[in-house]
Amino acid sequence: MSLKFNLPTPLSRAGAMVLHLVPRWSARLFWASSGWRRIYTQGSSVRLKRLGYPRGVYSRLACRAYSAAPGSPEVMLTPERYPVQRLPFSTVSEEDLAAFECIIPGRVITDPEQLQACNVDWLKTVRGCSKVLLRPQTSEEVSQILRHCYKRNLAVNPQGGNTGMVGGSVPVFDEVILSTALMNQVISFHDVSGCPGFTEVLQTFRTCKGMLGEILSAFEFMDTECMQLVGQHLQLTNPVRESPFYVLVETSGSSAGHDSEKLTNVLEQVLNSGLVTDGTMATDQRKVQMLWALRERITEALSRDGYVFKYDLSLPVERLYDLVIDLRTRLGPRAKHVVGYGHLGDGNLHLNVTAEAFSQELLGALEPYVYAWTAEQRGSVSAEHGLGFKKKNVLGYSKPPVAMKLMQQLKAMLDPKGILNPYKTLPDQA
Ligand code: 2HG
Ligand code: ZN
Repeated sequence: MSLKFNLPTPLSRAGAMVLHLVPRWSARLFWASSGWRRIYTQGSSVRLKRLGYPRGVYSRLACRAYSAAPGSPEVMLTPERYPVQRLPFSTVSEEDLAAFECIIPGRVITDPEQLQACNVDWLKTVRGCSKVLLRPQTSEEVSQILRHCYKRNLAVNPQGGNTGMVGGSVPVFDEVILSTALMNQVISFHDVSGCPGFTEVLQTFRTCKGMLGEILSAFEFMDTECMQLVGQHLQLTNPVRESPFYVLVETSGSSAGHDSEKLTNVLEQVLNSGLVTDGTMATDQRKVQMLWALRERITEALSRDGYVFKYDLSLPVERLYDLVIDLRTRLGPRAKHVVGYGHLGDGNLHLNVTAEAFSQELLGALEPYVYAWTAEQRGSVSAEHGLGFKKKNVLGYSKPPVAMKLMQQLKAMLDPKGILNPYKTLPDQA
């Protein structure tokens, strides 16, 4: 994958927040790679988003070279932590393995060490016990594999980068893992921007939207605890003074000079109005990447902080951060950190709570409270990471029964035996 920044990169920052302005990727096509995923956001737009860990580090975290640190406790098997029963699918036989080998010679993996990596999510919160990993290269091979699995009533767990946050990408039991890692084709993307935020952040967003118009492509925020965590766990340096919030503004435009002028005007405006009181400018790619890392590596920093309870919510932006404040009081010292960050343009809050270890008591304090709070604001319990395994039973907080019924009917139509990623996405009883 090659990325190119084609603009000068002003970065500014505020006393109550940091505003940094960087250019967005100029390329319109990327080779899809493990660190990127395609997301659907409001409207029909599609964009690629790089996940919260750096290129190269990703595969180590996720799958291929995953191994538990010596002496670290093994991840609990999913059915031991969650109440889920295996459905009556077949189990993989020697004949099945031989059939797969005919379809994708040399790409049927049964080596326990390699399988261990793909049976566990990268957050190390769920673990399946699949005995086979298939690595097709073409859609025709995928078709043949699925034809066989359908005939044999074998459950299948598709797996891309294994970067999911909700346990959707790893098997719950012994599903066949169908990896798309070798299917790296070119896909295109468009930019998406969205709605405003809260207090000064919100006002800054409005200003940016008004002044940058169509070249504004992302507006990200993170709170001060996030900044502290990337410093503490990843040794990333905060380039500006401490402040309660930090904002990252991404732009994309066809003319570097034009964009640069607009960005300078925005900076002047937000600095003069007092919305932004401190800032920095990035002028080379190395620094741009350094600034991006502060935002993109929060997930990684959190996972080094302890067990992470993750919520990926859509909320009216005016109330977006209230939940974080509310939870800090509610959880008190039971939580190590309660942080909020996300894509303000999409009204997407990543609420993450860290603790020394998983605890049912803390989970009980978080759920269903977080979902009920979200429902009260008419928000969504899953904004960009899907429902996966962990959130399937909370769909009812965002969708009426009739919508869930319809989803179930569509699924049954496309997957009559229910072999495709069972135990995920739809509630146990819709
Ligand atoms: C991000 O925006 C990702 O950094 C990860 O969507 C969110 O870890 C999370 O909760
Ligand atoms: Zn996100």
